Order: sequence, then structure tokens, then C-alpha cells
Amino acid sequence: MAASSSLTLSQAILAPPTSHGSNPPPSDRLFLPIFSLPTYSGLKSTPSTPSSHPTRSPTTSRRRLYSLRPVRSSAAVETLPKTDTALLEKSINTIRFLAIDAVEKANSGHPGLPMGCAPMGHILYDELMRYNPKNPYWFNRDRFVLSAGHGCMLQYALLHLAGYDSIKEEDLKGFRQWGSKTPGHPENFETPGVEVTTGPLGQGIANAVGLALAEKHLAARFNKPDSEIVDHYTYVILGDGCQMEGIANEACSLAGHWGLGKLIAFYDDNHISIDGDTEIAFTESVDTRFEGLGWHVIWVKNGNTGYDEIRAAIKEAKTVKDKPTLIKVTTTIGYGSPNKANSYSVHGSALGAKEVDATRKNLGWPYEPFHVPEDVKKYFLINVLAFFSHIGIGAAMSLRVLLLKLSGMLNLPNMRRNIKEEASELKSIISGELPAGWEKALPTYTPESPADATRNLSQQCLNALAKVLPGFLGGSADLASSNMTLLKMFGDFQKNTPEERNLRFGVREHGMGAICNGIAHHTPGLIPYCATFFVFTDYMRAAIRISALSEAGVIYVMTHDSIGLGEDGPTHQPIEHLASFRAMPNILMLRPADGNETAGAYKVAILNRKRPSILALSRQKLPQLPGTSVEGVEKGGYIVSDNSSGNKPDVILIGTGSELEIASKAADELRKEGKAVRLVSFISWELFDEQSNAYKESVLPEAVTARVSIEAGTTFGWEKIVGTKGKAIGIDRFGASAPAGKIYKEFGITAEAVVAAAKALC
Ligand SMILES: Cc1ncc(C[n+]2csc(CCOP(=O)(O)OP(=O)(O)O)c2C)c(N)n1
Repeated sequence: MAASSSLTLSQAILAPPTSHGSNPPPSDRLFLPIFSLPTYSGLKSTPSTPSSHPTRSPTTSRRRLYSLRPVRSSAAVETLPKTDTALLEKSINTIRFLAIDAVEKANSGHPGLPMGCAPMGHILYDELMRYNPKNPYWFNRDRFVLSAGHGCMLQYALLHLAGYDSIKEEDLKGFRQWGSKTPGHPENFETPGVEVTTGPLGQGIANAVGLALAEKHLAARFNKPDSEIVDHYTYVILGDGCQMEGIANEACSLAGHWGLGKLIAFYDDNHISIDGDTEIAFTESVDTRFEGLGWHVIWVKNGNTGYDEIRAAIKEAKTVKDKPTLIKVTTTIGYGSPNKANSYSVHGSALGAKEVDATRKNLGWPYEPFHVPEDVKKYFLINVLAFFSHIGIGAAMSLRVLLLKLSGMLNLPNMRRNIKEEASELKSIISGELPAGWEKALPTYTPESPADATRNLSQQCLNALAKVLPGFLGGSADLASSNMTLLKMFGDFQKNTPEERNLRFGVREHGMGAICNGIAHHTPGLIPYCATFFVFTDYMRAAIRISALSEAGVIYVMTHDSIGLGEDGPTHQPIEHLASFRAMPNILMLRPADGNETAGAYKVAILNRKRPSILALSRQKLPQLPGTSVEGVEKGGYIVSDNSSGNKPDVILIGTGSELEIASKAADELRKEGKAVRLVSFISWELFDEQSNAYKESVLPEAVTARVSIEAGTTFGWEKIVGTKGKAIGIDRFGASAPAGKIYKEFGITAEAVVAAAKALC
């Protein structure tokens, strides 16, 4: 498979790092610019060079380097304390007070969680995680997800201390304000350094499962014994609220099943949620449940000051390779607040000036709001710098081994070819650049091609795409044989076969959607799809909404898209679903009518990497219609056939999906009677909306008010297309159990009904 860019992986790897804003060029994700390090004023540090300490292990090097290479403070107002622990606590308190001050200034937000989770957050960002604040998109970074997104001031404070340009002091002061990089919940599209968008509880931990899955999959495909190109952890902090949500259980069940050993979740066990003590509604044994889900479980009993306990737990978690780990960390919400700690009152409101003062006294914090003491800045950054330079060397060495292979130094010719192919695939996955000519793989159809259900035509597209898109993977929620989603050339992604690409989600629609969001956000060239019956988007709607909001280009393959599914009846027959997704911002709702439109829908979906697509597909067979096209699909609405002239048809018939055939039959009928009829396919309202006014006028001329639409779903919204003088034929009640043909007839979704409506209008 050819890569579309002229850069080889080796050139890309060797090229110098480039600067970027919030939207880095794709190749920027490859780089680990080890010599471009963050500095604060007063910090005089020379980054170490590769030759200075080539053999240190990641876990020991940071602390050792700190003691070996102290940074001299030139302008220290505060001095370095005598012990690390005292400075560590000062640094942790900095996080607490940044959260307190930001919430106080905004008079809105959630100080309790950051105050309680500051120690584990600090240890994560300062001692443990591998990341590059100067290139938040470096592809082998450890991923962090704050599933309890309401506690976002914890993450903002950590990103600030870690030296991310996205969070400066003024950003902290602008917490929750218009246009700030510090919105009310973490948003990946606003704040570099934030991996996924969290806030709806439970979504984040499920995203993290997707991130960890992606790592395991890519590592299995691309790592070699002597070059571990893909090798990172996924860390999560989740609270009681996330633990109560069903989606978390769905996703964590899969994480256990898949043996995602590099997923480490910190459960903030503080026993408080909004309504009070969790004992009013949540008394299960989370530990036992997680053990049952196949997780390794560790309990840190003192999450407030048990720093070594936290460190030991992480160390232990890392020794467990075949299971994800849940570290239950018992903390006190609002730790440090003398009158509000351990109560729901500190969960989601500002402490208030009096209590802020009391907390300052209690924790011995003499500083002004938003102050970060100089020694804290240095303390945090020294560790980041030291670790950073170490992994820079590690990554560079791994990549160099790969380069040797790429240069053909291995003497097995077939292996060399494989490695070149793999390198090109990996580059495409990391950069998000689609391989040149990928769309040519999509199947094409003529009117003579056999009639088929669009779910089957979809399967042809999925399998064609899997051959040319290295990052294409997905599956169904236990309906693969109905959704027609299996990739025939691949096996199942399982614990011991993570290199495969068929994901088996079991009956877990909500978890499936959120896991796919995580996969999509892991690396730009990973393109996840997931499937169920269209009606069950109800079960995963929250995840779909987060796809749209967080710009995750997930492809939702939704079959059994109408009453056309027949005998399963109203529980399975979507009615309001098309309209509901047309109402959702930043999502493409596509309802193809035949093979060419299905191929067109996939083309659009693959190209839209920052916008999810839903493909509504039929269970029943449909003919290949003359006049449908991929190019038409790309316009959203287009003329399929027309016997009018001068852009003045007597009537315009508009159909989508399976009803385009019905509209087409009606058009034939009306033309026989001498009418000038335009037949329009309206596969995607969103794409049509994006066309020029001139194009829209060429399809739906304003002067032609005789318009009839037909769609086997609610008529809600169609008045926008047919106008007040037109007629929308649809179904404004729940469906029924019967063979499909009978239901269509009973509900008046017929060519006769279209003909009658058209005649009444023209
Ligand atoms: C799906 C969902 N339901 C409800 C909420 C509103 N909400 C925000 S935080 C919260 C309580 C969370 O409790 P916990 O996780 O224990 O957080 P802590 O009190 O420790 O900050 C609720 C119900 C939400 N954000 N998402």
C-alpha cells in the first residue's frame, strides 16, 4: 500500500521538531523534541544529552537525576525545603489552591475532588507519566483521562505545572469563562493536553478503555523485540459517580476480558457525591466487582498523605501485565478545608471567602491567589525534564532500530518488504494521512447489479476499506451477523490476539460507543466503526453525542433502520431517530438508498475525521437505482432523475434510503401521466446544508413549492425541506409487528400515496 505523502517514516523521524498551536501538522505527532524543553523564569537547566546517561531505567532515573542534578535557583523568593516530602506537599497544596482560587474567582466549579485527588494527580504527572508539554500530541505519550470531569481544575492545574502552553496563569484565572482554555469540563478540542472530553460520568473511563485497546492493538502490530515503538500506559481518575454509571461497568468488563494490562485506573473513593454520603445509594463492594471483571485491585487506604502507598500501588500495578488495575484510593473530598471537608458542600460550590481563609491557615498557605511558588515550579519541572530527557533517548533508540530495518539492513528480503509496509502503515496511522487512492477500493454498482440490502452492501464496503486503511477496525454489539460488520480478512481482537481488527463488544452499546471515541482520539489514523440496530442508538446516544462534541470521527453502522425490519415490531423499529440525529450538531446522518450511495456514504465518513457519521442501513433488499452516485452523496442531496426543463419541474419528489425506490416508482407513474418530475435523493441533510445557495437552488428551486417527501420515520423536520405548501409522508406513531410489506402498506408508505400527494399539489 502506498503512502500518500512523499516523506518516508525515517525522514519523518529524523526531521527536526516543528512548533505548533492547537492544531499541529500531522507529522508533528511523530516527534519527541527532547531539546525543546519548557522553562519558567528562574529555572536554569540544561537538558541532558543522549550520551550523559544512556542506561537509566525510566522509573529510577527521574528521582536520581533530581538528586544528582539540582537546579540552582537564581531568583528564588522561596527556598528549596530540606526534604523532598515537604516540597512534595507544598507542590500538592499548590494544586489544591489553584483549584480553590479558580473556583472562587469563577464562583462556580468543583473544588472538592481536586483537593482530595491532588496527591495522586501530582504523583502521576510529576513522577510517572511520559509526556511532552511542548508537543502534547507526541504519539507514544502516556494518556491521562479525568473521568470525573467535574474535577477539571485538577487537570488544568497539573497541565499548568507541567509546562503546557495551553494552560497559563491567565487561563486558570479565566476558568469557566467565555473563550477560555479552561472550560467547565475538560474538552480535548479546546485544551491541548486533554485527551478526551469528559463530564457525563462514566464516559471517561470507557474512553480510557478505548485508548488502552488502541495501544495494545498497535503495539501488537508494530513492535519488534528490539524496538518498542508503541509502549505507553493509560491512566484514569474516576469517582463514585463514574462507578455508579452502567457504562463504566460495560467498558471495564471488556477491559478485563481483553486483559488491558496497561490500563491503570485510580478510583477516588471519597464516599461523597452530590446528594451526600454514597451510603444512601451505593453500598456494593466495588473491589469485589472489579475482581469479578478480571481486574487486579489494590487499595490505598490513605490517599491524602500516603504518597509512598500510592507509589507502591502504581509499582505493583505495573507488574501486572495481563489485567487492568483498579487502585482504590481512599481520600477526603475537600481535604484541608476545616469545615467543609468530607461533605457534599465542597463537591460543587466555591468554598467561600471565609472557608478559603480557614483552609489557607489549616494547610499553612501564605500566598496570594493563583500563586505558584518558585521552588514548586522547579520541583515539578525538574522531574519532568529529567524523565523527559531519558525517554527522549529511549524513543530515539527504538526509532533508530526501526530505521536500520527500514534502510534494508536486515538480510531477509521478504522481511524487509514487510517492515517497509508496516512502517508505511504506522506512519499513516500516526499522521492520519490516508493512503493515496484509498477510495478507489470502494465497490461500484450499476442498475444491473443485484438488488441487495444496504447492510450487505455496507459489508462489502467495510471489507474493501479494511484492505486499504491500516487503521480501520471495529465491530458490533453482539449483532455482527445481522449488522454484517465482520472483516473477513481479520480475526477477533482478543486478549491473546490483539493485532486483529474485529472487535467483539458483546451487548454493551453504550460502552461500545465510548470505547470507539477513545480509539478515535488515540491516534488520528485509527478509524473505528461500531454497529447495532439503529433503534439501539438510544442506548448509546450519550456516547454518540460525545463523538460529535469531541470531534471523534467514529463511524456508526446502524442497520435495521426502519419499519422495513418487519416482524420484530415497534420495540425494534426506529421512528424519531433520523430526526433526532439531524438535530445533533457536528454529526453526519447518512441514509443511503443502494450500493453506490452506500459506497458514497463510506467515502464521506472516512474523510470526516473530526465528525462522526451514522449510516442508517436497511435490512430489506433494495434495487440498484439508475442515477445514484458517490458524487451525489457528497453533496448530501442531488437529482437522481428528471424529465423537466429550465429548472421548473411540476413536482419534486424527495426520498431517502429505502424510500428512494418508492419515490422513484411514483416518479415513473407521474411521468407516464405527462408530469415533469424531478426525483431527489436526500441522503444527508447536513451535507446539503453545506452546499452553495446556487447548488441548492439547482436541486430545490425556491419557485417550485410542489414537493413531496417520503421517509419511513417521523415527518418532524421535513417541513424545512418541503415547505409549507409541500407534503411530507412519514410515520408519526410507533411501528408494528408484521411482515415489512404489510406495514409499509398499512402506514401508507407507498408509491400510490406519493402519486396522490403529488397530484394534489400540481
Ligand atoms: C451522566 C451524569 N449524570 C449526572 C451528572 C451530574 N454530576 C456531576 S458530579 C456528580 C456526582 C459525582 O460524584 P463523585 O464521582 O463521587 O464526585 P465527587 O463528589 O467525589 O467530586 C453528578 C451526579 C453528570 N455529570 N453526569
